[in-house]
Amino acid sequence: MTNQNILQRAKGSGLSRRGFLAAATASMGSLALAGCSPAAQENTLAETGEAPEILEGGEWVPLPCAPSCGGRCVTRGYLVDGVIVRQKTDDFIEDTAENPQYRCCPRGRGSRQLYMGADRLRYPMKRKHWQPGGKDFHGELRGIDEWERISWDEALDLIASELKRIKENYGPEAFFCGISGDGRGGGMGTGGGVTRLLNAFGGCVYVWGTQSYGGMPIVGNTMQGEPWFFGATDTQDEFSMAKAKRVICFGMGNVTWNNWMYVKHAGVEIIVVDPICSPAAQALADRWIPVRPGTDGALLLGMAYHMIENNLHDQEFLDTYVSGFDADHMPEGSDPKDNFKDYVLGTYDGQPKTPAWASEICGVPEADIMWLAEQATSVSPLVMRSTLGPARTDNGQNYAQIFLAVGWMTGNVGIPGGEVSMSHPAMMGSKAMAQSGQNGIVVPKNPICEDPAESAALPFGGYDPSKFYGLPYGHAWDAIINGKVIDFVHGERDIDIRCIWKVGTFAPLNQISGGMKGIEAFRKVEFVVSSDLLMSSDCLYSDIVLPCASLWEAEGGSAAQAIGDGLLIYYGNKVMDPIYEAKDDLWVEAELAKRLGLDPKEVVNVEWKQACFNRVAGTQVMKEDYSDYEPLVSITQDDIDELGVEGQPQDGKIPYKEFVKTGYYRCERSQNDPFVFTPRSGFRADPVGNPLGTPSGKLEIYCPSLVDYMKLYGTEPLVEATPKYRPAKEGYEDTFANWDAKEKGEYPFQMVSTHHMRSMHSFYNNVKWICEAFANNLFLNVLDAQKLGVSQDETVLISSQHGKMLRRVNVTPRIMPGVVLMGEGNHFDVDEEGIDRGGNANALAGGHLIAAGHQPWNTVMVKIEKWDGDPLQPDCVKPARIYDFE
Ligand SMILES: Nc1nc2c(c(=O)[nH]1)N[C@H]1C(S)=C(S)[C@@H](COP(=O)(O)OP(=O)(O)OC[C@H]3O[C@@H](n4cnc5c(=O)[nH]c(N)nc54)[C@H](O)[C@@H]3O)O[C@H]1N2
Ligand SMILES: Nc1nc2c(c(=O)[nH]1)N[C@H]1C(S)=C(S)[C@@H](COP(=O)(O)OP(=O)(O)OC[C@H]3O[C@@H](n4cnc5c(=O)[nH]c(N)nc54)[C@H](O)[C@@H]3O)O[C@H]1N2
Ligand SMILES: [Mo]
Repeated sequence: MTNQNILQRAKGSGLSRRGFLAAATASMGSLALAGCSPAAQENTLAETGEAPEILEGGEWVPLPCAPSCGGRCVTRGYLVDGVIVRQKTDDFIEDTAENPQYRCCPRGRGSRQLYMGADRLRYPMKRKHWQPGGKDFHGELRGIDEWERISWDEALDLIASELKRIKENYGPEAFFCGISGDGRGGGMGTGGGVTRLLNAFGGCVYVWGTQSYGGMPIVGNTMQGEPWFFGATDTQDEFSMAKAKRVICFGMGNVTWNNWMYVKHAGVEIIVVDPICSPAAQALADRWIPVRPGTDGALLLGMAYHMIENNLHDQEFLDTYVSGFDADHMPEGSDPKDNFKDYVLGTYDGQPKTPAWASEICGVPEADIMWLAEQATSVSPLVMRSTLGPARTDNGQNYAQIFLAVGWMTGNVGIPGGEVSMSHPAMMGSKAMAQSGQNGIVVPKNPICEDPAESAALPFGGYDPSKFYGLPYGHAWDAIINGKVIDFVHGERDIDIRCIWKVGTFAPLNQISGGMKGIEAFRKVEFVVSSDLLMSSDCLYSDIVLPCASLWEAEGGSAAQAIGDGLLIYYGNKVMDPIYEAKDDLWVEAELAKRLGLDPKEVVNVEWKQACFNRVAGTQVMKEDYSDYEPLVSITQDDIDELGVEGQPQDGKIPYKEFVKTGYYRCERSQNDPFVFTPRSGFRADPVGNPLGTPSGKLEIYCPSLVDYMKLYGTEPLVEATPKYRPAKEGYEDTFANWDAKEKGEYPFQMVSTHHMRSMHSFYNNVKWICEAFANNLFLNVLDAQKLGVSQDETVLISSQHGKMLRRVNVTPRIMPGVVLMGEGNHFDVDEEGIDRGGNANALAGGHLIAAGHQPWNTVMVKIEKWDGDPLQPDCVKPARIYDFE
């Protein structure tokens, strides 16, 4: 069944009044931005077509759900005549503690409203006042201009001629692409992070640094002597972790915590240190210790002081496995005075890092700091885990150093149940029972800009400082606006970006810090092109917008991916044809290649269907006797002929067709299988025979190579070899005009922006059911609300040095006084006064260049004022951005 009929049918499948109103709106003619009519407040056709009471005439089919949360949970849809009318989740295996069901989250269950929403982009569009040619582009109207429907041919011709013109006049360095690589998953369509076309056309400028990991990667690499990737080799699996007596977790957000339930049910005590008590913390934690953002370093030092004073730390472990804890264990050639213990005691700098000192900074009462130190050392095995949030701060790298140092003081390395790790919150162990195959997509090499490594995360190491890697996150918008970029050893160099390219799975304007500067950068350049499923912020500030087909519209969308814990392999079935004129990005690139005189095969070397087949065919799962991996699927010549792909027949666990029909294959764990994983057990057993990759072969608290490595970036290193607390720029200390007099400054509050129940970054924020269930309000402590005179759901104006925003408030005791929280990801909706009514946390966060290119989202200072203008409507009733042109 094809295109618009699907939406029409979804709409008509239950004629409620709401459905009728929405249908009426949809036929009202071309709305540039639906808004005035109340009926337009319905944004999802799926919602309006209320599902029939009795499900008949269709079948349950597996649906792909592959956003970048890392979860790959089970969603199923009831398919009637080309329309998914209902969704459900994993109910086809028994739910046990060892092998729980992969039940999906509210976002996954809301996918129907996303993929079948009336606000899906339907046609290619051009911004009315934009003219090609680089003169009359009217950048100032980006974000507020009207839209015209154009044909695919027109769109592709315009894009091709602009790309040619810009390259001829300014060279490939004029193209900015906010990411690198082929987007190895996480897409909602077939796009990925697409730079194939621009690379083949002569290259483009990437962005480098980290999105997710804050200041952790280089610290993890150098202090532990092996590549730090998400902490995958630092974390245990849940069976090993269940042997712990206690977990102390720094930062516990709302994300993918289901595998922690096993640990919880095993009776392990969990203490959470976080400015907020998230829903996950509410489910898991036995005690919540509120801490000010960006000050955990001070808290940990206060704990270390109490440990040293009372001899609670594991001196024997430190003597054997660690370099640089005290003067007697410093590497040759270093100044013994630079040891960590003397820094904690204040022997040479005159400032003992006592719990009282720490308390003044971090806001945790002295008694609780001492209590935490005792909790960390009174039992073993113990888990000291930090998730990523606390490192997404200006002083994230200093935090990471101190976290590892104080963690190691407890001695919990390399023993079952013991762990000192910095990692993704959902991370459990590094061993996979299933591995997905390669899709065979080869991204053409970028001739002018070095790939800053997977996921644009340069700091994973192994780069050549003499090469150009593009614009660092946090500094990218400044670089585009000012035409100057800081570049490793070259220092400052000129850059002249004329075109911003967002064709693929990323949302640079919405998601990079310093979003208001992002808008300025978007408005400055001559040409911006975006492809997406809906009118995202990036699209809104573009000149040409292309409608992208979704995962539900592509065979094998994100085929055969092993999920985070390597237990579930899933396959995304195509359930409907692309809506209206939506096309997948690979098609777009191949078409543009032709127009640019390139060989489309060089740009898109394998077709999507072949890529999916490759992936499935190459997927391996563990044999029942755990002796080796074997192919997941058997493939016959008939399968290959029927699919029209190239390949070889093979023997595997289950027939190809069965896998595709079921959509999932899951491996079973048991408590005594060889996948129980305890990191660094070999090192613990024999530190001389199994040394680490550090110069000393040990865990390095005192770590000169960290400083050397940081210097390679050509930016201010901001670290010393000894872990030390450094107050964050825009951190707690900066909220004071006068610290000694405790006199607050203009921006007295600290704001964090976290990943939350409402969205998958910028995705799902448009789904009204989810918006209704999880209003992305500003979380404000009860005491602060009283002082400000605001109550639940009232509107406040939040301002930072970087931007302004209106939000309704959630008044709650579950956030520390003085701290406010916004979920990240909302789309911009900036009014004439420059106030963002959309609630994008990046309107307030200011990007700046930090040593290794991470972004300081959790050290942001704001002021809050009661809003006396019209109150802000809740997001769930806000008009959707619908462009129908009928
Ligand atoms: N304030 C603040 N900002 C943050 C964070 C934070 O904590 N606070 N966290 C950061 C982190 S950790 C991350 S990983 C980043 C994520 O940043 P991004 O990865 O840039 O964010 P997404 O919203 O996932 O971007 C995906 C976009 O691509 C579109 N899309 C999806 N699939 C396709 C496709 O196949 N083709 C096309 N053309 N488009 C597609 C989606 O509609 C969406 O607009 O955000 C960062 N930003
Ligand atoms: N639902 C959902 N799930 C997701 C995502 C999503 O967008 N939505 N995104 C995925 C991605 S790409 C990533 S990178 C991960 C990120 O996963 P997390 O790292 O867990 O991300 P956050 O939720 O931003 O932060 C975790 C916690 O850190 C706390 N925190 C912030 N600053 C500080 C601090 O200074 N000190 C301490 N102690 N705590 C602090 C926050 O309050 C929050 O509770 O999530 C993944 N999962
Ligand atoms: Mo992330």
